[in-house]
Amino acid sequence: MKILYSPASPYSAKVRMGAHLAGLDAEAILTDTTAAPSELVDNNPLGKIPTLVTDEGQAIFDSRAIMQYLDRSGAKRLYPRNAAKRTEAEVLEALCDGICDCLLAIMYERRFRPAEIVHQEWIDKQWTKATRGLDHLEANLPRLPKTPNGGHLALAAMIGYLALRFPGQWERGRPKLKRWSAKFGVNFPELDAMRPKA
Ligand SMILES: N[C@@H](CCC(=O)N[C@@H](CS)C(=O)NCC(=O)O)C(=O)O
Repeated sequence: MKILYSPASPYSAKVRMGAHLAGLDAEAILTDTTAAPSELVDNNPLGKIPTLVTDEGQAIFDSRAIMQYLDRSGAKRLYPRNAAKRTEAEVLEALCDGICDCLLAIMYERRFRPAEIVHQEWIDKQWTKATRGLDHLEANLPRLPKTPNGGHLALAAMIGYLALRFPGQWERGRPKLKRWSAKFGVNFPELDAMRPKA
């Protein structure tokens, strides 16, 4: 299988870590969404990464559908079997992906809009949502287990994206999140290598 990805993308980082944990061999194909190459848009009309293409040629997106596919396809499961614990993992993933949605919206507003029409109020609104999410996580941080689940991978990817794009802007008052991320790096170096980078 192939995963169309970009190194900075937090959702791509999550699914690449997921494939690795599930024991699946996935070829990572560096993809520039701005150039909209046919390999991307022919497989995903939304032109977004990550997009997974199976050996049979089936395209799977978005990242949460990919995670569920990996969970069903690999030697190792990515989500707990227990229904309540599974819901907890899926909600953690939804929160972390949702924070990434806000952070990306801020990045895109700054990167793609002409400077004179950048809407600062809207950026502030997205940042408020993201920081409210981070505060919630700081107060309700899950323990880092021996084997992370899909929720933990989303959390690791999201903090990786913050560290890459918003350094110095999220750490104050959130020592637990910082420690969790550092411990993830030490405990899982192979996964850490897939976290967002420039
Ligand atoms: N909900 C999607 C979000 C994917 C997404 O927004 N990816 C970004 C890169 S991190 C992208 O492809 N942006 C290009 C675009 O929106 O055209 C998922 O979970 O996969």
